[in-house]
Amino acid sequence: NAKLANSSPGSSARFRESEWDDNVGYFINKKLRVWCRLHNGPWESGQIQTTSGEKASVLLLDGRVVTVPTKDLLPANPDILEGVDDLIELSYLNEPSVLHNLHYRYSQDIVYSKAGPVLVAVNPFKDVQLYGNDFVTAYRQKLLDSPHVYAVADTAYNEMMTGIIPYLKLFEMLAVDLSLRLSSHSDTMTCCLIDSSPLGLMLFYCGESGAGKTETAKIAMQYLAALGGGGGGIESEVLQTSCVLEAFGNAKTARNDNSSRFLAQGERSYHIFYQLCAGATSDLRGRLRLKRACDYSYLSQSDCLEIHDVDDAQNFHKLLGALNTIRICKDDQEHAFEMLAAVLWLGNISFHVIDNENHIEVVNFLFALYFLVHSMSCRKEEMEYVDQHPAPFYCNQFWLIENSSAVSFLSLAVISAAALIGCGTEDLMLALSTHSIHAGKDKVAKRLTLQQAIDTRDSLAKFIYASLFDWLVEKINLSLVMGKQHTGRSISILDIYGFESFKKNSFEQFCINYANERLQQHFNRHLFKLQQEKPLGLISLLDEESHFPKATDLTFATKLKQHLNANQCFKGERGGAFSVRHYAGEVLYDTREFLEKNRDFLNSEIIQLLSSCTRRLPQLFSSMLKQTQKPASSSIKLGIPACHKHSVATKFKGQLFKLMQQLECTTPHFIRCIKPNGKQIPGAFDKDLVLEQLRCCGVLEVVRISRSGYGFLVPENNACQDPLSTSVVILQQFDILPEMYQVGFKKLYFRAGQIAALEDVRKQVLQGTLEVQKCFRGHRA
Ligand code: AOV
Ligand code: MG
Repeated sequence: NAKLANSSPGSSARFRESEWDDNVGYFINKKLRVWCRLHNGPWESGQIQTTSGEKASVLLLDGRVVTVPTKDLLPANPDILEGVDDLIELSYLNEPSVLHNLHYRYSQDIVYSKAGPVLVAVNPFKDVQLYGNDFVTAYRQKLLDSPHVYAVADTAYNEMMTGIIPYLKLFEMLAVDLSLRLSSHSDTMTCCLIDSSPLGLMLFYCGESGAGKTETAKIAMQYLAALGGGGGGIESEVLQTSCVLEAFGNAKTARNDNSSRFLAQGERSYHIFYQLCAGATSDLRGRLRLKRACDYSYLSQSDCLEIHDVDDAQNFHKLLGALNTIRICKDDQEHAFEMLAAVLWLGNISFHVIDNENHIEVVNFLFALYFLVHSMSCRKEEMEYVDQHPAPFYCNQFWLIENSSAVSFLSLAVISAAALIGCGTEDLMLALSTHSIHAGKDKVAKRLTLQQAIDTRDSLAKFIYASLFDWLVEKINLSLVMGKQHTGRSISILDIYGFESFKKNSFEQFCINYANERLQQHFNRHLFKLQQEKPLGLISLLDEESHFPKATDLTFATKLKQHLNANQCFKGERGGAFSVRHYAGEVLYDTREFLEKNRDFLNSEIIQLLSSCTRRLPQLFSSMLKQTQKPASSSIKLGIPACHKHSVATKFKGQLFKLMQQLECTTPHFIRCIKPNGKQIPGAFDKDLVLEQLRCCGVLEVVRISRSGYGFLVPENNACQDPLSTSVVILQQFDILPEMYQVGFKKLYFRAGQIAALEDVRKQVLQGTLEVQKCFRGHRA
C-alpha cells in the first residue's frame, strides 16, 4: 500500500516544515528548484545558489539573483511532477506548488484536476476541446483517465448501475435557485428545490458565483444523457430542461451573465422576461398585449436590458423548442406566458396619493384620456373621477397626450394585467388599493398607503412568478417520468448559487451565503468528519423582528448586537450593519430592507382576487397557497390583514433543511468550481484569487488529508526508514495484536475488522489537526 508510511521527503504535510529544514542542504547541492518570495510578494520559481546563515541567494527564472531569508523559501516539486493529474501526487504540497500545478494545467487548457476525492474545475471562460461524443466514448471505455467531469459522472453512473446504494429515480432532483427582482422597493428571494424522495447519489457542485457550477452540471448531464442512449429519449428531454429552468431561474448579475438571480444597477431580472419581449410572434404579442422590455418598469429600472453576445429573441425560440421537447403542451405554454405578461403589466401599475395621510388610489389614465379625447361622451363616473383629482394630475395627462406611445401603455397597465389574470379591472384596482377591516359584524374597506400599495402589488407579482416556477418544475418532472419505466435508481445533480460578497450586501446575499455555509458544513462533515458548527440563530431573530409591527431595520440591528455579540463569527458594525465570518470570508451586511424583504406576506384581498380569477393558473396558484397556508394571528399586527405565508428566510431555511436531509442519505461526489479571475476572461489566472478559493473551500486540507496515509500516526523520532518497518511500528503503537496481521513482502494483511480500528484512530488525529488549522485560519481572518 503506497499510502502506508510513504517515506519520500515531504510525504506527510504535517512534517513539511521540519523536513524542509533538514533538506535545504540537499536542495542546494542538487541545485533543485525552490519557491522564493520577495518582500511578501508572490512566490517565484528559482534555484538556490548559496546560503549563509539565515539567508540564501537564489537564481530566479528571469536571470536575476536575489538574496532572501530562508524562511521565505519553500521546496518546489521536481520537473517530473510538473502538471500532475492529482494534487496529492505532489511531493510538496505547499501553496505555491499546488497553485503552480493548477496554473500549469490551466495554461494548457486542462481545466480539471483531482484533489484526492474532489474534482477541481477551473473555469476556462472559453470553449475548450474537452467535450463531445469522442470524449464521452473515451471516458466510457476508460481510454482516457485524466480528471474530468465525465469521469466523475461515469463513476457515479457505474455505482448506480451496480446498485451499491439503493437509488430511486433517474434525474429526479435538480436543485434550482430562484430569486426575483421585481421592483427596487422590495426584492425578495425565494429558493425552490425540485422535490424528490430520498436519493442515492449526488454530483455536488460548489464554488463562487461565476465559477462554473451550472456549466459543469450541464456537462455532467450531457455525459449521463449520452450514456442513456443519446437519441430522442428521456435523455435529450432532460438536457432540454436546463434551457427552460435557466430561462425562468437565471439572470444576469455583476458576477455572472447567467447567474441564478438578479440584483442591482447593471443587472437584469430573469432571462425569460427579455426573451419573451424580444422573441414573441406578433400573434402572441397581441394576445399578451406585450410591449418592448424597455416599456416595463420592472425591467427598465436597472439600466440593463441586453447582455453582450446574447440574443434574447433567438433564445426564446430555443426555449419554445425545449418546451416542446419536454412535452409542455401549447396550452400550458400560453398560460405560462400570460402569467409572465401579467407580472410585467402589474409592475407598470402606479398609484397616486390622494390625501395628506398618504392614502392612494390606482392611477388609471384611461379615464382621464376618455375625458380629454371624448369629453362630451364620457360616462358620469368618469367625469366625477376626473373632477376629484388635483391639478398636477392633469398636467401629467396633457404631457401624456403628446407622447402617445407612453399613453397607450400606461393606461393599459391595469386593464392588461386584469385581463391576463382573468379578473375585472375594478376588482384588481380595489385589491391593490384597499383592504377590509372588520368593524363589529361589518367589513369596511380602507385605503392603503402608498408603501402598502406598492408592497401589495409587488408581492402579487412575485407570488405569481414564484408559483409559475413551482408549477413549471412540477410539469417538467411529471412529463419526464410519464410513460417511462422506472429502474428505481437515480443520480441527482445539485447546482446552487455561489458565495457572494459585494460592496453592499443585503438579505439576498445573506440567504445565498447561508446556503453555501450549510453545504460547506456538509462537505466538512463528509470528508473531515467535523462536527456541525453551532448555528448563529440570526434567522430566528430576523423572524421575531419581522413579526413585530414597530420594528425597523435599526431595531433589528440592535437586536442582533444584543443577542449575537458573544458569537465569534458575528460582529455588530456601525450604522445598522453587521458582519459575519463565513467559511469563505467575512461579509459585511447592511440591515436596510432586511425586514421588508423577509416579510413578503400576501394580502388576503389578493388571495381572494386570485381565487376568483377566470384564468386557470391564478386559480391554481391560490389553491396551492391555501394548501400550505396556516392562519396566523401575528400577521394581523402588520396593519394589513395578511395571509401568513412563512417568512422568506424561514421558508428558505426549511427548504435547505430538507435538502440537507436528502444529502445525508446520498453518496456525494464533490466538484469544486474555481473562478480563475474576476473579469470573466479566458487565459488570466489570478493566483491570489484562486488560492483564496482553494483555502476557503477546504481543497488544500482535502489534499493533505487524502495524502496523509497512516505515517503521521507515529511520533517523528520513531520513524524508520523503510515503509514496512514504519508500518509495523504504527501497528504496535496502536496495540494491534501481532496475530491480527501478517507481514508480507510488500503488503500487510489484516484480519477482518482491524483496519477499521486503525482508521478510527487516524480520523481522530486528523480531526484534531483540522480543528487547530481552523482556529489558525480564524485568527488570521
Ligand atoms: P456559476 O453557476 O458557478 O455561477 P456558470 O456555470 O454560470 O457559473 O459559469 C459562468 C460562465 O463561465 C458561463 O456563462 C461560461 O461563460 C463560463 N464557463 C463556465 N464553465 C465553463 C466551461 N467548462 N467551458 C467554457 N465556459 C465555461 V452562480 O449560478 O452566478 O453561483 O449564481
Ligand atoms: Mg449557476
